[in-house]
Amino acid sequence: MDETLQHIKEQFLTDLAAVNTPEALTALRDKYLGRKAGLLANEKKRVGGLAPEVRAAFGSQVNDISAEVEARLAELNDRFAAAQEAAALEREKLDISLPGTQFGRGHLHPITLLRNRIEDVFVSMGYTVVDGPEIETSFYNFDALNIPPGHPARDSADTFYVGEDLALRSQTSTMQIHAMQRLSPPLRVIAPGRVFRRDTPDPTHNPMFFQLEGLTIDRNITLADLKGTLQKFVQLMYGANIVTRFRPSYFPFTEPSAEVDFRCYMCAGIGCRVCKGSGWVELGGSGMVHPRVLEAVNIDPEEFQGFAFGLGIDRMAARMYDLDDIRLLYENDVRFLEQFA
Ligand code: FA5
Repeated sequence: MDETLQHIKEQFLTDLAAVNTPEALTALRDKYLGRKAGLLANEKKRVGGLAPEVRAAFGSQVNDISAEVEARLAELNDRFAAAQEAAALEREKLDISLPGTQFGRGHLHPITLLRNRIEDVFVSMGYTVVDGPEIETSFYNFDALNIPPGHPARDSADTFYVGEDLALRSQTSTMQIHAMQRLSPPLRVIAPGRVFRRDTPDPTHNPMFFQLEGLTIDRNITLADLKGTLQKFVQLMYGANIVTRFRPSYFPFTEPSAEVDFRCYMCAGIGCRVCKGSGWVELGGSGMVHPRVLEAVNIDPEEFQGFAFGLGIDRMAARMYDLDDIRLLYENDVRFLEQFA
């Protein structure tokens, strides 16, 4: 064999043994087979200039070596490809016997659970659920509810003002006005929702809490209808033997007005932790809709009468779930909330 070719072949085998990356393999291919400067390409270019008697033999030797170089490069290329595929398979290997990631399922907040139950009870009594704004003008917050200028409830020490004539509603009674404006009597609505007061937080007070407003407007409505409705409500919520009691009270938008209690469902009036020994549990305020409130929304008080009530949902929740502090409901402590899943 031609000495130069022999040398190129040996050099190739040495170089090949040192190749350990696909990039080095490409460089090696260029070095020996590259069209312009490849060592074997250069030898091929020499063939034409050789004496006729050696030309054929030299040409066939260059071709043989080129074919062998080609074959060895292809073989190494295959080995690299196989190694790459094996590495990829190893990397992407999936152990289907491993346990999956557990995602906790969400659930309703205790206030929402109670609110849904309350809504079901009132809907079963023919009431419609209505909703309205949490930011109100003085008309809805005070004027239409017969709360005169100068009344302590208007004081910014009690109410969160957010503008000249705008405040966060401090009671869902604002919804009485919206309901009577939207619907004409006779009507029966409840409006559960968020309310805001500048109250100092303690176990039974939070600056943001939930109330349930109820309003019935019809002909010949009396205090007995109010009593009967709330009596039925507590029985459907807490049991057939529960009775209610009314204590005289004052609200500017009802006359007469009463605070409503119901006999403790836990101890049947004997006195226990839930009713703090009194035998009664406070439900909220109520009364017969004041004629001036009806007039504010153009309802004739001679033709229609009504009753309204406003109950504290948080305190009902505290009783129902035996919580000693309503603020637990708003701390978003998952350990507490998970108990209602
Ligand atoms: C009212 O808010 C009247 N609007 C109720 C009413 C409606 C009377 C319709 C007549 C006709 P009062 O301020 O008492 O009334 O609040 C009603 C209930 O809300 C209370 O019984 C109590 O359960 C709850 N409550 C009051 N303040 C807070 C507070 N800061 N945190 C949690 N609950 C509260």
